[in-house]
Amino acid sequence: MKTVCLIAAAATAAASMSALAAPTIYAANAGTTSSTLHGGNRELNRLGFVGTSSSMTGADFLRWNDGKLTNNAGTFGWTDLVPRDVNSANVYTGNPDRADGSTPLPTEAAKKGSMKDVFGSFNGYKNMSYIIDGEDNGAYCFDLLYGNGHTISADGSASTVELSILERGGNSDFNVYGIRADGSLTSAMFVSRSKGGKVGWNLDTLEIAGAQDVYGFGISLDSSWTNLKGFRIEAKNGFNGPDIVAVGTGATLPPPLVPAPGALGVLGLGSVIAMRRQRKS
Ligand SMILES: [Ca+2]
Ligand SMILES: [Ca+2]
Ligand SMILES: [Ca+2]
Ligand SMILES: [Ca+2]
Repeated sequence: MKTVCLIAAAATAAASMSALAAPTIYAANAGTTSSTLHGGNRELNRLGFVGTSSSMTGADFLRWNDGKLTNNAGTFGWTDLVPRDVNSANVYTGNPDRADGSTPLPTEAAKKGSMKDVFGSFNGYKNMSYIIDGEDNGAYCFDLLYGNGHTISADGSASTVELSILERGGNSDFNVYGIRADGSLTSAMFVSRSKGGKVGWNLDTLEIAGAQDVYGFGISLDSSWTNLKGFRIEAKNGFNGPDIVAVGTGATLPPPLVPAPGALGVLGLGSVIAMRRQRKS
């Protein structure tokens, strides 16, 4: 089954009929969370939770190498330029946005931005000032993938957090799916806005007028979440437009089973060059 971000009524109805997974959801703990502002760009140092000593680091939010977003305007790949709502326009159900005081996105002038801009590396960290903004009654979804053949599985302990999500406002719900290596999806996990906790900073972006607290959710997955190459976040009508700041995964990723053909090619070429250099010297 191909991984396509479906937001059609038929697809969501099928998902809601299947049994929901039973994960453990921890609220973020502002007292054990820290971050550093670089100008208007925020780097997370540590994300802690209430009720578990499990935590996440900034590096846990930099694991994504691929992904795509589907909103009311279409589907956009990892580096595709998604049109943005800027300054109170509410056209797109889910789109890149940024904090008022942060560094503009590379395609700011064209009012566009990519999934890579929001979830990829910014000066070596995930910029917590970059988000996907949702609309109150709009549906959208996005996939984040490890790439490079990496997968993750639940670790069998309910006290360790495998997945964490930051949402601006703590006033929205969202669904999470695991995307298995074969492209199939796990059952939907409904994450209620009531399960989150404040992380200790707020966010005022171009699309809204006024700061809102950022909330964090730490999720320990159950055993039905195995062999996952990534995750899908879904906003449905009635979820009040989740504004997703960041998605992190804390478990150690195993190395890919088989190196990609491209990587082998580069390796081979490097060896040839090294041999030639040795011969010359
Ligand atoms: Ca929008
Ligand atoms: Ca766990
Ligand atoms: Ca929100
Ligand atoms: Ca603003």
